[in-house]
Amino acid sequence: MAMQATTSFSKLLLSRLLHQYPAALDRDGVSGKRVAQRLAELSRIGLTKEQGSNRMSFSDEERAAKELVKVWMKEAGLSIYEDGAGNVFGTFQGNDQSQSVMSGSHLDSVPNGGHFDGPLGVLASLEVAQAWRETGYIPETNYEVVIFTDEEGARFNGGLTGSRAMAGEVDMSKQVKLTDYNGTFFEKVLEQHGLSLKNFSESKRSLDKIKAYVEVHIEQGKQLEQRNLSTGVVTGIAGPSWLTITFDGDAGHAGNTPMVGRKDPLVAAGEFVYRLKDIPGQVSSSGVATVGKLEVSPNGVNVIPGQVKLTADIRDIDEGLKDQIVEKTRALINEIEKKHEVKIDVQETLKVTPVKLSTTMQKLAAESTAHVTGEKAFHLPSGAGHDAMVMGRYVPTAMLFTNSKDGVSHNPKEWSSLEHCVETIHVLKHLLEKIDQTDRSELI
Ligand code: HGY
Ligand code: MN
Ligand code: MN
Repeated sequence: MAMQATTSFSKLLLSRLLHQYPAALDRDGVSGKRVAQRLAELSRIGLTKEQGSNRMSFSDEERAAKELVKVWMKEAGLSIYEDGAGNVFGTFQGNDQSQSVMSGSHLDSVPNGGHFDGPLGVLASLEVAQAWRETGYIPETNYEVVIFTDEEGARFNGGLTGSRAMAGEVDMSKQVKLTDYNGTFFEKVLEQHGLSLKNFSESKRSLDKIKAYVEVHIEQGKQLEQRNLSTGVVTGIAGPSWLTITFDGDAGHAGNTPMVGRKDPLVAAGEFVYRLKDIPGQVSSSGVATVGKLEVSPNGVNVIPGQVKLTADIRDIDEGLKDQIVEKTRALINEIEKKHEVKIDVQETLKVTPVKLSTTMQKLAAESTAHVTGEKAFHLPSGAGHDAMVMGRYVPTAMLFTNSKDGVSHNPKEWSSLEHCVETIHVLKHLLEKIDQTDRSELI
């Protein structure tokens, strides 16, 4: 996008963020203006014509965003390390360097996403480091600000790639077979991003030296807005199952092929999409199912399609209920395959177990929220997946949500006020300082 357009957009975003921002929130080294400037700066990288964000994983845009945040990490006096998966760690040296407290999120986006999903979490964690630097606070243990790579999974229909690689959860035999939307294999994409398959496969690190992990993220829902709260404490994170479903039929001439006897995969897929929406409600009140991508080939106006490939994103905060929704989805596919006389192949490209977050960490997060906001903390589940769900399987983990306007996300209209963002940053800072002064054994 032209430089001039990105400049004017980011100036507009900055002035909108600063509008009516209560300067009283600038205290203890935290600067709302700096957070706003950095959100605006990042918004320029991968800006779309609809003024959204397009930073695919392992793309030049994600790389540029990481390099920009590295500059800010240096300004905060952090030592910087990038692992083989492209995760970036900025470390604030503490008194005891044998262990770390970690906080961060991601900078990659969905296609034409918003400007807060991911960046807010990274900038919040960095702002705490900068505030400590400015106020002379030295943490007991090291403090690591992390940028996880490929959280969204938009490129390979996977997701949580960086955090899963760090945890040693990536099945390399499957990973190497993945191709992106250009048909480029994973290894080639890594190389284009300045990484290598060898280093990626060696990016596992022992997590027992990580005392705790805390992630700030926009809520991407309406519950905080409905209660006029800036910050919420996350209880658990729904685990997505992603299916790639391929319908194969008989391509043909649109004009000369009678309706009777057609094996049209798009008609079959259309019935699947329409009926899928009713399945979650048959199983659970917290279940969801979404078809977000659909490709028709050969995609000609006068051609009966030969193939349709679509994705289904199925979630629930309960593993058993999610599995039931997947099972019912597979049964629907079998029924449609017979009815439309097409061939349907189903591949599960992602299956993440829902995670319930530590009640001890939730209690600490609730205390910090109440201390900063003066309100009783509100606890809520996350329907969206996050790197915290990987970390929560290995280390004491907490997640703080920031109020999302109208609950909109994965959309250029995504918005959180600077006031809400900075109030959550104060909660994060208070929580990290409390964790810093708590023995790891008391966090479990
Ligand atoms: O898809 C999700 O739940 C998240 O935005 N990665
Ligand atoms: Mn997202
Ligand atoms: Mn996110």
